[in-house]
Amino acid sequence: MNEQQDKVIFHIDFDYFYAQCEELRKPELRNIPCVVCVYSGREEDSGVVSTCNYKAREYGVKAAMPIKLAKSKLKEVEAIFLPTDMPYYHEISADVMKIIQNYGELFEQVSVDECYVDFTKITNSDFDDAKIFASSLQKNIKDQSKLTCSIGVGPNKLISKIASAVIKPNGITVVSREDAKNFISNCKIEDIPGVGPKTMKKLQSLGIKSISDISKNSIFELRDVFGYKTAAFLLNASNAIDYSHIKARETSKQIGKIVTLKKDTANVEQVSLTTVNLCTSVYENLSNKKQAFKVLTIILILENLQHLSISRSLKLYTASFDELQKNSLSIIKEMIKNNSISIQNIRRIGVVVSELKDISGQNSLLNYLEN
Ligand code: TTP
Ligand code: CA
Repeated sequence: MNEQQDKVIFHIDFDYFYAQCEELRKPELRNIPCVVCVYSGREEDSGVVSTCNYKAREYGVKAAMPIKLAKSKLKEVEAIFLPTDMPYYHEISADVMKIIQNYGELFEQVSVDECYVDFTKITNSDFDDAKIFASSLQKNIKDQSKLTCSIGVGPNKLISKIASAVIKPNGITVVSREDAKNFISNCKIEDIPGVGPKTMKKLQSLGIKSISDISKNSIFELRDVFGYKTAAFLLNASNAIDYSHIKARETSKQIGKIVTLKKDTANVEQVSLTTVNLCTSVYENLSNKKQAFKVLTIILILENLQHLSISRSLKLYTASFDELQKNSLSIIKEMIKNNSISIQNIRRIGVVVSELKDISGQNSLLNYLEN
């Protein structure tokens, strides 16, 4: 099996995001249609719907619809129309993405409410484990943020992205490596991200009506119409193949490391030793970047894939190894005690520091590090 074939990629998409953010601060909106609008300001009610909750969708309201039309669809019922509040949605987005990033795996945020994560290691490259893990992840996100999301799991970004839209809201759709070809063959061509009206028109001109039809063409036939790059993309997509990588952002706002314990030797000493090693690695990274941190998160993933994480905000920024180690060990002790965890059940441990601050301008860095 090569590296590509081993992957387990998650696409996480928050449900009716802007409207769900509105419900978060006004829970009474949950029971009525709630429509978030971009008002053009030209005249009252001119503009379009940005998104709406699922109650409003029951009446046929959807994104990009004129506000006037949405109002007419909801004229018989009590409904609320709100203007967008982008700074607020971005604040919530940063918080929920941090929860996902705290798992310490390769992460790429692709929009305000969507991200990809490579969970190959945590799931051991197994799609049955991935299903269990997806439930625990979804629950953890809900517990911490009070927001629901839908998760698609697949062997690559393309399949996971399409899968996340299959069951919504609060859905989980897992498409294993073996099922991927069959899954994509049953999707519509428009479901492939990036395929718009222009591409559809060209495909129709070739007599191509389905994803299976695409896969029957040779790269040469498609290349003449689309150019090599798009032809290769379409042909690969029609065979459930996608070579695109998860692109972690350069400006990472946290430093962390997560490792798997050797199951047969899990004991208190090993857990402590692994934690100290993780702290050493995080500390090295932190001091290389000349940064201090304020928030420490410990992640424990148990044998049954249950995920536990605790974040502790320190009183002051610190770049001290002793502080990092002392706090990490005490958090782990607390987690084991509070959740009655048996040491043998711990499968992975992670140490993540965030709320980083540059200290490269400090003249006496060494002093700072030791304080
Ligand atoms: P989406 O993820 O496409 O939609 P959604 O989160 O509202 O609903 P769901 O995923 O449950 O189907 O878009 C994310 C946010 O982007 C959405 O909350 C509002 C904004 N958006 C617009 O402003 N205009 C649009 O036309 C679309 C599609 C989204
Ligand atoms: Ca969404």
